[in-house]
Amino acid sequence: MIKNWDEFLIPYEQAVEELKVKLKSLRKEFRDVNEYSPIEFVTGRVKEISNIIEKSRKKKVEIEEIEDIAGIRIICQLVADIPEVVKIIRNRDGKDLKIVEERNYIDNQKESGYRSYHIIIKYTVHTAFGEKEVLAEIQIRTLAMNFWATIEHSINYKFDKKIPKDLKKRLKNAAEAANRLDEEMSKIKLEIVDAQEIFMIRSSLVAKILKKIQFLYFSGNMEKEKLKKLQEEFYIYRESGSIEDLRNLNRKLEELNQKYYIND
Ligand code: 0O2
Ligand code: 0O2
Repeated sequence: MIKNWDEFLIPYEQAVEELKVKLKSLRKEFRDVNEYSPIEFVTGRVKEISNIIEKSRKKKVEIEEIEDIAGIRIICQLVADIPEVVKIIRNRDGKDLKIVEERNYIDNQKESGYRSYHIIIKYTVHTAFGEKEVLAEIQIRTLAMNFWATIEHSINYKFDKKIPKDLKKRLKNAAEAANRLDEEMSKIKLEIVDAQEIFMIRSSLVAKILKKIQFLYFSGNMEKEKLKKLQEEFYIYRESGSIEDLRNLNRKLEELNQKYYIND
């Protein structure tokens, strides 16, 4: 029986605060070096006392055995970010935290439609009253998974966890819609990355071609008419040519540069 809840919860509050700071700073580190962060945002909370007591009673476990008194939530943009975040946490196993268990509710979606990746950890805090190791639950999920879980959780709360059958079905359908949203967003993101790569390749080829044309001009060894034709060819490809057209033109100019003894 817990006599002083305020005192009991101190290490859990500290664990949540410390973990939040550590995980939020990871996001900042990615941003500072202009890298994409697999972490969109981090939230955390200490479970309500009434919910702790209820869970302990329901699961017939001691209060200290409850895994999510300290809860951290890591929200990612895309499903593919989740394994990246899991990797980051696994790399810290045995350092500032200990992994107790991993639960993959993404590959093994719950009956309700719930999806998330859970990692149960042991975390040591140093309080004014000494060192204490507490359990904490890290939930990793996408924005879409979070959207669904947040609303489903509040509906569950409203119905005291006894959701009517038809509503359950609709929530399951909504979970499938959230899955599809995740899939579509992943595809869009991949297409954007591809488009960006193609843009970079094109820009680099255009720069190389321009440099070679310039060299040929300055060498003064090539007939003006021939050079003008090459330049016109370049303008057309730059506007509407494929990457292959630009590559071929670059190769042709490379040969011409060698012929006129000029290297770039
Ligand atoms: P930012 O980047 O400035 O928004 P604290 O009050 O310090 O104990 P904290 O972390 O501020 O705790 O509050 P909480 O409730 O744990 O987490 C809220 C954080 O999650 C805030 O970030 C919110 O901006 C962010 N957040 C919540 N919902 C969303 C969302 O839908 N999209 C995005 N992008 N962020 C969300 P911070 O820490 O204030 O930082
Ligand atoms: P809170 O603070 O209200 O979120 P159990 O209670 O048996 O389902 P268990 O075995 O302790 O849970 O662990 P589990 O299922 O791995 O993780 C429990 C937590 O995951 C829940 O905490 C929720 O936050 C979340 N969760 C699990 N299933 C669902 C679900 O169907 N819908 C939603 N919205 N969230 C879910 P609590 O205890 O509900 O606490």
